[in-house]
Amino acid sequence: MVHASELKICEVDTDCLFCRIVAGEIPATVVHETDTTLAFRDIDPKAPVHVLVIPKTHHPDVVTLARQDPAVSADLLSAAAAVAEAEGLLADGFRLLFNTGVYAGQEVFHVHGHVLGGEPLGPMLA
Ligand code: D5M
Repeated sequence: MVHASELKICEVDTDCLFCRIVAGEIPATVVHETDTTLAFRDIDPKAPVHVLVIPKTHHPDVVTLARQDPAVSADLLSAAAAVAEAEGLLADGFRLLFNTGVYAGQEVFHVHGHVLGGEPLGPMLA
């Protein structure tokens, strides 16, 4: 396992909340970790299961991540799948959501996938 400090993450964005969680400077309830990804429970859950899956390296949104690092993009999807399985979401289904940009209401500009499940979620845009 590579520690965040060894990756020298976010040297250009020390104010990034999720970089600080990766670095261990801000506490989080971590449910899954790989060399390149971290998953932790959302502080304001919108469903019985609400986990955020992030790359350890800083990319502001999923478009930037996809363009800059396809390998870590794949790692992020694998991590989301592992979280969904570990949280018991595969049988009944779940939602994987990337808010991207202002119109989507993205609040934290370190790419994160929301893994939501544990109950019927209703229509997407209700
Ligand atoms: O979602 C940003 C999400 O980040 C939102 O659901 C709250 C969550 N959040 C904010 N601060 C924390 C901490 N400290 N721990 C865990 N979760 C947090 P967005 O897609 O940007 O609107």
